[in-house]
Amino acid sequence: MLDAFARVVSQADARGEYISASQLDALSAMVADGNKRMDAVNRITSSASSIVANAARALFAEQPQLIAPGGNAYTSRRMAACLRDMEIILRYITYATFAGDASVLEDRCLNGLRETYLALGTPGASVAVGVQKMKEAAIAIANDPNGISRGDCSSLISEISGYFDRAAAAVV
Ligand code: PEB
Repeated sequence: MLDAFARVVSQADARGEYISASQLDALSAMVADGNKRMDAVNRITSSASSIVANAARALFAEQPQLIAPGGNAYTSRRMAACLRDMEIILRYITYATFAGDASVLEDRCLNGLRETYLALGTPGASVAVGVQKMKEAAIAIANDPNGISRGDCSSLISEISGYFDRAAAAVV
């Protein structure tokens, strides 16, 4: 598991080189914008349960076969497993956002997830739709200009959006 700093160190070490000026500039920009990152993590984390519940509700409204008899989210046990999975994925996305690096998400959550869903008969494409719905809600919450000092969060938002896209792509 790497964060943005450890990744730069490991890449420099693999080449036997010092950390380059452009890497220092990139990390320095990340530090300068650190409060935006913490605020985004805090906002998404505080709204996690509603992000998950609303995304699941919207997914089941679009794909009612999932909760009909025989569907992969039919019975309370599977519904609970489904909500839990969405919660786990969102949690790892908040870790990746905090670390500024996708490795924690990749290594501890997405690695092998497609194969797990194949083995369980869980439709990965539906999980991906659920993840995309969480993305829309999480971005709207993280990017809401109200109640916070305003600034340009575009690069952070596109980074966060990329973590959701990776998660969605990993299960189809
Ligand atoms: C991944 N999900 C399930 C299982 C595992 C995961 C390992 C099997 C064991 C269990 O049931 O607990 N676990 C999960 C995860 C990590 C992990 C992400 C990462 C660290 O450790 N069913 C649907 C929807 C979708 C869904 C499309 C969006 O119809 C999910 C939610 N996952 C789902 C369901 C099950 C499951 C298990 C329903 C139970 C399937 C079953 O038992 O038949």
